[in-house]
This record gives sequence, structure tokens and C-alpha cells, in this order.
Amino acid sequence: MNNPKRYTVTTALPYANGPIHIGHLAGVYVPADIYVRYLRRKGADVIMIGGSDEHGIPITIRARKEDTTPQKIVDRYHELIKETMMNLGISFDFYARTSSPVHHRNSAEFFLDLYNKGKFIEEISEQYYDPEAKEFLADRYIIGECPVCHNENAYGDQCENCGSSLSPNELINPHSALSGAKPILKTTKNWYLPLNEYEDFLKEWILEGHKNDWKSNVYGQVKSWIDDGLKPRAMTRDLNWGVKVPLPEAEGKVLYVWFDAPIGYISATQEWAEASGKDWKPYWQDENTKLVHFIGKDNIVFHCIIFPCMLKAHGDYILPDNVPANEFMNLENDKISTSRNWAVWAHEYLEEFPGQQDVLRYVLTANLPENKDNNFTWTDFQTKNNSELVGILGNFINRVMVLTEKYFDGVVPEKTIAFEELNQLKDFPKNIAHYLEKYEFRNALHEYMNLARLGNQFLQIQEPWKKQDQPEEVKGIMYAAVQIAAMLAQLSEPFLPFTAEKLCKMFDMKLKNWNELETSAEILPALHRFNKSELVFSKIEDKTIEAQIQKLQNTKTKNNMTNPNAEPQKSEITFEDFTKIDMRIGTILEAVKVENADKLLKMKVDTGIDVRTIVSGIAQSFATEELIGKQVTVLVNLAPRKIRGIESQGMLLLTDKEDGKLSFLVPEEKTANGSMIS
Ligand code: B3M
Ligand code: ZN
Repeated sequence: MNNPKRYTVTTALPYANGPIHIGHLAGVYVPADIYVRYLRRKGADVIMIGGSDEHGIPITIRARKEDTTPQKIVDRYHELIKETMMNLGISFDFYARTSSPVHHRNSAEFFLDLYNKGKFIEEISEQYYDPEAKEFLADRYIIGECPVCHNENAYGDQCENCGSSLSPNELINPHSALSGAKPILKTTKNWYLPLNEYEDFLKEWILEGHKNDWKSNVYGQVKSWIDDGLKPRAMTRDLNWGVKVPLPEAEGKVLYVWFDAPIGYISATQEWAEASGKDWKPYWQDENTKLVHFIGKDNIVFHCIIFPCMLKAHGDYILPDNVPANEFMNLENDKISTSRNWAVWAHEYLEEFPGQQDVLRYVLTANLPENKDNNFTWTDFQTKNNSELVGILGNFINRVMVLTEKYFDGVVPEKTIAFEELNQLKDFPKNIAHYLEKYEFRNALHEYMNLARLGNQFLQIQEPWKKQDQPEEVKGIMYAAVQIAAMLAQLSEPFLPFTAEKLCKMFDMKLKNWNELETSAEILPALHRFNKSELVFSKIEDKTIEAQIQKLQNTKTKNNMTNPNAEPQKSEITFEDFTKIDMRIGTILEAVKVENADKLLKMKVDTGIDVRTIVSGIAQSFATEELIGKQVTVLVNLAPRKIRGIESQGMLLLTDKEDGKLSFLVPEEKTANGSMIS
């Protein structure tokens, strides 16, 4: 769409069942944010909509795993995700949640609208049912033996051991994850959207209408779905977590999560409008609005087929102009996986790399999986920071600041020479815009860095530091260098918003309208004075990267362990180290509680060497009287430590039991005090 009146930009709503990682960022949020920031700079009327998807099986599964309620899960992760997004500079106009009353009402109304227009078909089907828990069971909730690898804990939709995709009736000895009961088949009525009736519409709208402007990965996936033939799809489910189906005969049913979640974009817009005194309708109903969905490739069918069919069935809504879905970002050549903890978690990155949001944004943008899956590695992260952000961009800005300070006291000199580079300057905002409009974010960033490269080359060729006897020449060179640096600051904002802020402060300038950049011959006039310079980027050391690689290595080790809940092995010691440890069998003679300490006991222990005092945090696992006479293992040559003012002269060896209590490591038979462990 050329010259739209406004833009509605949506970003996939992440399930609030875990934190977000670099795959989410690269797939959806970073490119969307760049796009929206650019549009705002053009003065466009644009809203960026996001939020948490708080319904569906992924939420209830997580709640079961953590032995808590779905509500607690979504409350926790919604807050965490929202905060992480904000801290990364993802500039949502509204970050909603699908549990909001506005959304529940809105999606129920949407459903009723289609229902009243006769857009659904009712179908009776047989679904698995837990006769003890009295609930229908999603495939995930049926567990049994995998017919392929005989893993006993395969799910009704997939075996996580061998990766086979399954259906519940293939499982050997299936049972319900809720009660353990054998599931029975029970008939149930649900409401289906007959997608097959929309084939002609989809063919005309996408296969013909968007052949040339949609990305080939998106177009290709949609085409193959349509070519395979579409079937009616259930828009309601027998489940108790979600938006209740607003029909009296639908007790115990909720809207299918993929029915309500995309309506979440509309609900979020309504909430935004309510909060900002705007009208939401044009953003979803005016033909001159450009609607763009940023998503990952696993969401293509929902955004390109199901949601558009819903919108079409309703009739009041516009359709997306584009759905620039990305492929997946891998991590160190392995698929990112939440269950295997194989990810760089965004909130952990923010803690471990404070103030370096833009480094992550930069590296992800440079590697966006735009047309095929791509890979994030920590060494590449370091290289991109050290040789590109520090070596090219930071280096040029720094040289311009330092030289202007040195030669002109931080004041922009006059333009004394009409360098060709000054004419080239306005091509950069134009070229970057051209790429951004086509959702080619990597190319846009590359073009941006070309300007920094041009700046470095310019200084390298002109060498103002060798021209101290030609003051007019130096003025001209530095005037041009300043314009390049200032343009870099201006153009950095969509990609590197935190850097842009710092640079604008240093240059004492405001961000300009993008269109103005495309025509302006001068960004900072002569006589303009800079503020003090600051370090914009800094080198990332090898040891920082090694620590991250080690962290992933630990994850791998953990994933391969026979008990994944055990702590990974500590670093190796020599036999000599081991022989330094002196452990003996001893007997507890006395045990008393330490005052004002719930967990501590003070004991007298006969170690065979002597009788000594040992303080240990075992009060919640043992009663004092049951300890008297008990044999224990004591680390006797541990340097004494004061605990609550009492000197503890050794340590008792204990391990955790499954019930959270402790138990002693003791010989099987009564053993003489002072016997050594070796
Ligand atoms: N929550 C799936 C996902 O996180 C889903 C997206 C909804 S977008 C309306 O991949
Ligand atoms: Zn299997």
C-alpha cells in the first residue's frame, strides 16, 4: 500500500509461560521496533501493539509443571516479559494481556458476531475425556508409551524422547496426566470455522494479490497450505482456561486460543485508544490503514489464513497489508529450546550486560533470520561488538569528537570545502528507508554501517592531523566529518535507540524528521557547540564471552545428565587435593538449639580425635533428642568458623532427600569413632 494514512503494527503475543529469549527478539520484536521507530521519525500515524497471550494449553501445562495455578503463571511472566521488552527499548504504544476484561468482552463479542451471522458450523466429535477428573483432555494431557521408542512418558501429541509426532490413540497404555485414569472417548459439540469456504478469497487476496510484495518464505507456506486444501477448524475447545464461549449451551468450553489471541491485537488497540483519548476504529477498519503483523514462522498459518478468514467473516475489518514473518534464530548451531534451557534469556542478558542493550539489538539485527534460519554465537557477538560497533562506528564518532574538541574547542567549524561526501550524505536516509519499507532490516543496518565506513575512510584520506598549516582545509574537513557523524547519530535511532540518545546529548542536538534528513544539506551548522564526549561503545573481553560459553556448556552437560535435576559436576581436582581432605566417623554426644536461629543446632561430637563443637543448619530435619548417639561423618580439618558467635570446628556431611529434609552420610554398620574415610 502506497501512502497509507496510518499504520497498525502488531507483534506476536508471546505466551506468558516463560521468559523471552533472543529467538523472540530476532523473530519479532527487534525488527518490528526498528520499523515503528522509523515510521514515527517520518511523522507517520503509527501504533505498535503487543502483549501477553495468557490462554491456551501452554499456560496450563506450565502451571502443572510448577505446581501452581495458570493465573499465577501468567501474572509472573507477563510482568517479567513486559519489563524485559521495555528495558530493551521495544517501544510499544500498548502492551496488553489477553486476560484483560476488555479482551474477554471483545473476543466474546467477535465470536457472537460470527455466530449470529451463521459463519460457524457445529460439529459433534469424539474427544478424550478423563472420567475421574471429569474433564476433556488436550492431547498434551494424555501420557503413555511411545509406539516408536517405547519411552513411557510420551505425550498424546509428541514423544519428546524420539521426536515422533503422535496422536493420543497411538499411545500404548494411555493415561490422563490429571488423574492417571484411562481416558475414554466422549462426544462433544464444538464450533468450527469452515476454512474451506474461504479458499477462493485467500487465493485471490494472497496468491494473486500479494505474490510480489510478501516474503517468499511466507508466501510459500501459505500457498502450500491452500494447495493442500483447507478444512473446517474448531474455534472452541473443551477446556476451563480461556475466554468462555458466550453461548448457554457451551458450558465448560472456551474459545480456541488461536481464535482469541489475534483478536487480542484489536482489544489492545481499544485499551490504548481508551487510555490516550483516541478512536480505535480507524486503526482496524479504515481501508487506508496499513496493517502489518510481525511474527515468527511458526505463526504464519494463523496470521495469514485463520485470522484473515475471521476478519473476512466479520466483515468490518481490514486485512493485513503484509506479514513479514522471520525464520528461526538458532543458538550456537542448535535449535533454541525452552525445555532444554538452550537460549540466551533476554532478562539475563540485561543483568549480565548492563547498559549494552544496543549491542544485542545490533548483533541480532545484523543476523536476522529474514529468509532462512540463522545462528547466534557468542564469538560472533564479540566480533560484531569489537570490530564493528567499537572499531567502525564508535571509532569514527570518537575521532570526530576528539578532533573537533582539539582544533575548535568543540565548536562546529565553517564549511570551507564542498566535499562530494556531503552530497552523498542524504542518500543514506533514502537507502535505509527503501530497505526498511521492504522489511529488509539487515540490508538497512548494513547501509547504516556503510556511512560509518565512509566517515572513517574520509578521515583516513583527508588526514586533517597532517594539515595543521592549512587551517581553512582543516575546517572544511572537520565540517564534513561532523555532518557525517551527526547523520550517523540521527540514523542510529531505529536500530540503536540508547546510542542515539547518548549521541544526541554529546552533539547537543535533537532527532530530526526522517524526511528532512533525506533533503537536508546540513545537520549541524557552523558555530554549534558540542557537549562533552562520552564513551559510546566498549570492547567486550574474552573472559566475558568465555563465561557465556561456559554457561551454555553447563546447560549441555545438565541436559545430558541421568538426573537433570542434579547439580553439574564441579571442576576437576587432583588426587593430591583429595588427600588433603580429612573425614572421620564420629558420634553426636549433645545437641541443643542455637537461640534465635530456626535452623541451627550446636552439637558436641566425639570425632575419635577429640570432642569438639560443631554448629550445623539441620534443626528443621532432626529433633535434638533423636541425634544423641547418632553416628555421623565429619570433615575435621576444615578451618574453624564462627557461626552466630559460636566457633564451629568441623562440618557434618549431609545430603538432601526428596522431601526437602536432610539425611546423614553414615557407614552401614557401627564404626569406631575416628575411622577415616578414604
Ligand atoms: N502465543 C504463539 C507463540 O508465542 C502465540 C502467538 C499469538 S499471536 C496472536 O508463538
Ligand atoms: Zn518416542
